[in-house]
Amino acid sequence: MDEIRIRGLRVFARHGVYEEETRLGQTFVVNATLYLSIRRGGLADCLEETVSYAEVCQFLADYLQANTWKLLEAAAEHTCRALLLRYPLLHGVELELEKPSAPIPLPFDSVSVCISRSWHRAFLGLGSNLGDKKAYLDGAVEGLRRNPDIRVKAVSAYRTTKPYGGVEQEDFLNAAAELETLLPPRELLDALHRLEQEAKRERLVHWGPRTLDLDVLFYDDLVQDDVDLTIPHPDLQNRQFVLEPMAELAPHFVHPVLGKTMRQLLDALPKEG
Ligand code: PH2
Ligand code: MG
Ligand code: MG
Repeated sequence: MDEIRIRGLRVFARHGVYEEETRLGQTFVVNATLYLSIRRGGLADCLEETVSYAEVCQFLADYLQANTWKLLEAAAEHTCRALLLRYPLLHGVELELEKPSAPIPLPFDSVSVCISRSWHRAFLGLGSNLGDKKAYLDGAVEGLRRNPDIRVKAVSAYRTTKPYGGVEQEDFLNAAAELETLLPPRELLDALHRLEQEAKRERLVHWGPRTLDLDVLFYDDLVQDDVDLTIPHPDLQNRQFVLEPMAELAPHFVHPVLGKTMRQLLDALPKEG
């Protein structure tokens, strides 16, 4: 990915754990690397097709001056997020925040924190088999759209599917969604659980159990096997109700473990008899 680099931007601001730091303020030095594709702006020689480094510098200065955090870590975290939300062309940011005059009673050059944050591409499976199934899926998509750390890029068609897994129950309505998110996998899962809880609250009143199931299918090309979060979803290659909407959204997306595209995995499923 291309980069725009800002080095040694000086901003007078009031972040710090000690009272005198927030009262008197001090100079912070910002180093930022912006990750984005520069090619369109470069070929067209057009500022609107890229991100203005002058504007980003002003944004950084304004944002760091308009807020006060105790920790450099907090200042860096919030500033990265604010940049990524403000400039849609940005894919990622590396931000180093230095405090050359930090209150350390020893000779030193500088102290800093440096973090990298970016948008991640994730795919979700959505399912409902109770009550107004379409309304639950619509509500889930709406809930995802309301989350500022999530951009819903695409939602597949909703499909009525036979229950998979041997449990006698109502037909499902299933779909898949493609997201970009600033949330790490664990926090994305927490956000999905909150949406499931919201649906469940209504369900307890009206419908009985299981109204909404939201699963992380893929997260970039991450492969992880934690006790309660396995990515890719461990059984998706056997599930037509996942592979059909995935093949609709991203037929050429390659499963990072199996090395096959969604289309290939779908075609390899035994035909329903
Ligand atoms: N989800 C399950 C179990 N079985 N079958 C279909 N057709 N659709 C689902 O979403 C589904 C299922 C557990 O999450
Ligand atoms: Mg599930
Ligand atoms: Mg689930």
